[in-house]
Amino acid sequence: NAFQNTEFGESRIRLNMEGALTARDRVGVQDFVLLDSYTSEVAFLDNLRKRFRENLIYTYIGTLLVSVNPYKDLDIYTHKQMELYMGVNFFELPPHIYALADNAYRVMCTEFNNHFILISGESGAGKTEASKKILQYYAVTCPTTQELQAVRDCLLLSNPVLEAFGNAKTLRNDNSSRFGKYMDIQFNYKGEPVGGHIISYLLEKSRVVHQNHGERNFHIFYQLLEGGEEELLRWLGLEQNPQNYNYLIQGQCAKVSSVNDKSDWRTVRKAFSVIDFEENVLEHLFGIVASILHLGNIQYDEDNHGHAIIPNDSSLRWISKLLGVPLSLLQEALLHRKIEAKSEEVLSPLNLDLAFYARDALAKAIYGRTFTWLVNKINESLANQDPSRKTVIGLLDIYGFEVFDINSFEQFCINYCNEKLQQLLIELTLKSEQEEYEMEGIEWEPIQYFNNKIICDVIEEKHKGIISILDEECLRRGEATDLTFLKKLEDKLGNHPHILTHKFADQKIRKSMDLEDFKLFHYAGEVTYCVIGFLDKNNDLLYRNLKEVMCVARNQIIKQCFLAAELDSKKLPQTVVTQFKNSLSGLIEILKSKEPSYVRCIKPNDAKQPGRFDDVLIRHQIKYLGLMEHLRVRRAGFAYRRKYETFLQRYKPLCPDTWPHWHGPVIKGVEILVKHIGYKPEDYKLGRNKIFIRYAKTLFATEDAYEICKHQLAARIQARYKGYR
Ligand code: AOV
Ligand code: MG
Repeated sequence: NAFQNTEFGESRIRLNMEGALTARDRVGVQDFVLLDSYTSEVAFLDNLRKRFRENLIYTYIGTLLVSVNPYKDLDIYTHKQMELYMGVNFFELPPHIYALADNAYRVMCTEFNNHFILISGESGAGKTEASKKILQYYAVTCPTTQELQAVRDCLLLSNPVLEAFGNAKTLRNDNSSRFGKYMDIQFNYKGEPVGGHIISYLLEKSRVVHQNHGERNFHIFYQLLEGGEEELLRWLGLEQNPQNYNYLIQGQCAKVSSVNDKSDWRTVRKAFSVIDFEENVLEHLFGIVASILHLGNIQYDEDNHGHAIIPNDSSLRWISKLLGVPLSLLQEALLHRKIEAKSEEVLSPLNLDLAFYARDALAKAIYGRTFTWLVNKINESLANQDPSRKTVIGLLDIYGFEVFDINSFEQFCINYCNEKLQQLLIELTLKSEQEEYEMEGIEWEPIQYFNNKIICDVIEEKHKGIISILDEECLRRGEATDLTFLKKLEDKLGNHPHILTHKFADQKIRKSMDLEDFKLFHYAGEVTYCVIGFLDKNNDLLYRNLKEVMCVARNQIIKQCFLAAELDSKKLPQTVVTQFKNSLSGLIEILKSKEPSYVRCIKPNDAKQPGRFDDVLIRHQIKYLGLMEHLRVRRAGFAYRRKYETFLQRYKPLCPDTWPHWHGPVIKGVEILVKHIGYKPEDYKLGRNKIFIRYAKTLFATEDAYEICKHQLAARIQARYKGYR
């Protein structure tokens, strides 16, 4: 490290001798590829810090965008800025999320292919903000028509609605996404946004009934109480003060200084009206939100037989009214469990614990299904009828990697998801990139990187992985517990290099672990998971009689969420984690079929504060995000590559020997072509099937020359045509 320091120090001295303090010294380089000591992590960090100090939060590694969360509003997202970046070559302006968005859009328009923008980084790093900036950029800069205005508004306004229902304050982020979101923006051949589609991934439902200290429930609850008109609240049977609701106060922080629930409520209401939610639908929706608060306030007592009873039915009455279910049925279902015995149904009374369990399960089920309904409903508004061919840009914004003092099933799922995306990124960048050089016979010194496939495997491998073991235990209803799951995990995977259980931990580490814990060494760091609740959360059981009551509800949304067909189904429902696993592998397939762009977000400090650049924290992220390796591959490699056919076909007008027809082998044609344009030998390499171009600027220059040539050609043809007339 000392060596790296001097190396970097020398380069600074050299720069200073060349002139006064250069701009480069002050603001660093805008592309890490240009760093003198590009293999030094110190230099990397230094460059990032310099830029951060100057409010330059974006830096490239080739075409990948690194973004550091400024934790303050910067004046770089104005319409003027957007116009600046429209149709401009990637490297002509300072790095910006708009440049990345614009580049994906332009390539989509010229090559008629599908794209996606993968935004990754840990919780609070700025993924959701980045995805919103991209969407806004398209909404403002893409051509549109009067009729398409509505689509554009829907695309934009789906955000506040989904955030209200799917985001919450956590210890890591005051507006943390608690669901994963993939959104396709569809464009017609004119490049106009004509529609969209959203897929949501595993909402953290448990938050509805429980929040850890310092965290909140989903925003919508507080927004409704804080912003809802008096009349509405009266109709819903709600009082303004969140302290009155059990489901809102477990984290003991109903108020958050950085969040304005009242004005957010107004934004959400307005959004609803634009996305075409009718007032009576909204009544039903808010009725559901209120019902959940009422559910949380149901208290139980015990009768002489140890059976749960509800001493005060005022909350029940409100739920019955708002969901449109008979009071007696609801009460019965909340206090009993229906058991089928010898083709006979028996109602068995619940004890206190089970009654609370049933109540919370109902609240979670209602909220979770309503969220899915909401996404579907928004998708109806985003759907377009135009049957002509479309291309898409997909935006992926998921929950980032997170570690708390106590980590449960939810963190396990979230971190697993991040593990999968890291794997995809590795496959698409480091792995396939290097394999391609080999395949094409380009001389190449392989660059080592940590491949997290081993962690993905230990989580998801069939019959062997953690998920399989968990599902297996979930099948052994009645016999298995969270602890038998842990025991099995220890027996089967205890000596895996990325897992640590009690038995295999040394004295010191063992002291820091509880008996219910296991550790997983994720690519982004070590996480200790507490297994308590794993089985329940994975089973996600809702008693049958509660389902039955929901099936007869008059509330239109509940009606659509609970279909009678579900009751008849004899099939065992998939566990939560298996559903998640399958939906993730579906997502990976969707992404793999598209052209990628990457934004890697970095969180500068843990205090959510502007101006603080925490070296240790950031260094850790640089490391696990694999940015150094990415830089090395980029430096040594080639930014652009094109199949010979494609390259020749497009640029052949630039050289008299290849235009209009080239009859020899394509590789020879390309060689003649690039020599004629003036490529230097170090600028490119010729592989088996493709030409590799080192710098983006070379290709951009070629593209510019092509544009000019195209116009000249057109003018010449036009002139000739005029002559004939
Ligand atoms: P995340 O999406 O990556 O976390 P967010 O995008 O919600 O993180 O960012 C967290 C907070 O950081 C935001 O609420 C803003 O206050 C601030 N922030 C982020 N990016 C910017 C920016 N470009 N300019 C100004 N402020 C910004 V999570 O959803 O928790 O993984 O699950
Ligand atoms: Mg987010």
